[in-house]
Amino acid sequence: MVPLLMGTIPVQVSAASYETEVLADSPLVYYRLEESQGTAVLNLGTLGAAAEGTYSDTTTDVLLGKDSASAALGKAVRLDFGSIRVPDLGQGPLDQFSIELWINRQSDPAPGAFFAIYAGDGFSGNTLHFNLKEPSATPAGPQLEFAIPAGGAHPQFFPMWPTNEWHQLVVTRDGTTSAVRVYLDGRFVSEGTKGAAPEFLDGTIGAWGSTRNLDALIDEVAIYPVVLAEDRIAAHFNAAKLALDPPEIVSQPVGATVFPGDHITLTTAARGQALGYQWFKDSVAIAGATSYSYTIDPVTATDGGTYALQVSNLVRSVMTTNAVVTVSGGAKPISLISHLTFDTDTVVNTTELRNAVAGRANGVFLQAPSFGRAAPTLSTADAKVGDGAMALDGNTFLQLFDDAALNNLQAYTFAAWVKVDGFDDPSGVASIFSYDGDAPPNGKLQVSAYADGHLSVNTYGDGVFEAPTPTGWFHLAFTHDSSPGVTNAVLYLNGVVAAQGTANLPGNLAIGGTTLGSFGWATRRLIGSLDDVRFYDGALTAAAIAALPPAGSATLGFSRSGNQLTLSWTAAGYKLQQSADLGSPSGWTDVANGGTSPVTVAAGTGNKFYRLLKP
Ligand SMILES: [Ca+2]
Ligand SMILES: [Ca+2]
Repeated sequence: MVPLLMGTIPVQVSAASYETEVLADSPLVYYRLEESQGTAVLNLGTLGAAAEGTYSDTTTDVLLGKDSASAALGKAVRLDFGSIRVPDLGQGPLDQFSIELWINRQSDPAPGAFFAIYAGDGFSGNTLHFNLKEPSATPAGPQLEFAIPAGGAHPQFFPMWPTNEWHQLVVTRDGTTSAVRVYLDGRFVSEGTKGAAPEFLDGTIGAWGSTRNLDALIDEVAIYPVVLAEDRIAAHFNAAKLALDPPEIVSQPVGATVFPGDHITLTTAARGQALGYQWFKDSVAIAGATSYSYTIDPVTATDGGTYALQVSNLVRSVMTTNAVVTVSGGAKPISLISHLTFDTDTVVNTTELRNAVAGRANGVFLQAPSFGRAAPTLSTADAKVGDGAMALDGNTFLQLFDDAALNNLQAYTFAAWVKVDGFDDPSGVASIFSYDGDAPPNGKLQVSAYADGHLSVNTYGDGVFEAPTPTGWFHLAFTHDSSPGVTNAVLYLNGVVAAQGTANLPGNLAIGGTTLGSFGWATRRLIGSLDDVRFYDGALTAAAIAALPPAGSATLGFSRSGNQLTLSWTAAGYKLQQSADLGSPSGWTDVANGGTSPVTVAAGTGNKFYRLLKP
């Protein structure tokens, strides 16, 4: 499982407003395009009402009140075969000149054709025609044309920015050098020359008369009688940008190889504001997958593919790198994900025990003395596996640290050596293992011994598996698999099936943050011992359960000579037992002379099972 880590990181906003920055440079015309009705376009520039604009139409061709590039820019307008009339500014040719606007092209002109950003009526003298022109040959993409009939060739530029993105566009002409400079998003792009100054007689934003209609969202159109310096252009841009940065991918999604029935969460982190998300699988948008993370639960064979996330805001869209999810067709390997050995080398300090599984953070926390309870002790005298076990006196218990790996298990095995010596709680119940910190839809696991001599495994009321409690040390294992089509739960005692059936857990089991030897922190304390507590992230088979380390880590081996089978083991203190039927808990019998290794028996017909028992 890929852990879900983080979300979006907000950006602090604090700067002079965009309007303040623009007005500081004294534009003649400054159309913010904030209107919500009517056809008059308010001019905040120095010419005031004398240079008020007029929308050609505000019902179909000019759509008011559109979202702009950022909150700092307020509203924008959509020109869809509509335009904005600009009156004669009465200034004569503007020897020093700048025009600035925000533009989000929706389409490009046909090859060889024009869109007019601003076009004076007619085309003579110093009339400005500021166009987008689609070249009929390479380079592809719209070129900007700064056309004035007088003054020689019309400089053309290739800022090369895509459609469907907002950009700040500024063109300046310096009368002292004839330099025409183009800026995009606060930065200088390219330079040409034009030997004539533009003059603003009657003209139109977004069209030339009724032709060359611009197909775009536009906003914040300003005409200046000065050459804006690059730092001023950048200041304007930054005033807008601070309110809405383009999205920035901070962390990329990571693919994985998973198995059917697994869960996987692809997650990213992006920086920016007003971000929108869309996940893609094999370049096709996934319906409803519009968060910064995407969870597949459960994984099926068809979920394999290449995933990527598109992060968007009004400035632009960016894609994450690809994350390849491979769904394995093989059987899922089962891993030991938590293992408490209670051996002496696992003592970290007076309050903590180390998990024997490398990398697992959930050590064991011994009950804090401030709760009036003594810590459990590690008993080396009564160890069942290794050199230590946990002794519980009815006052003590252990708490496992919460571990995400234990909180999203669709299939699992809980296994432990247990010895029930008594009951501290008046209810006559002793909790071996309990999780009580969660609620449906996640399941819980409760393993308890009862004073009447039975023990119970309860999967949060949705499946109860009971059997008589063996005396002395016994091995308890409970497996559960809630994968689709597999609803099996099996309780094993001393390696054989004691109870089994169907448990319909409503969701995935959550067993992190649990207690051993107590129900929660308050009741049902166990008097007894626990050893070799294990969790696996899958349901072990009966054979695998039988193969779990027996007492003292003795290993049973065999060799055959003819029909003679010799069984041998390494540790003392065991006796050899045999059974012809693993399904029968009472079927185990002692092997003759089985108290000492080795033992030689004659092989017969049928199956025969052997085990070592530590009395
Ligand atoms: Ca605006
Ligand atoms: Ca141990």
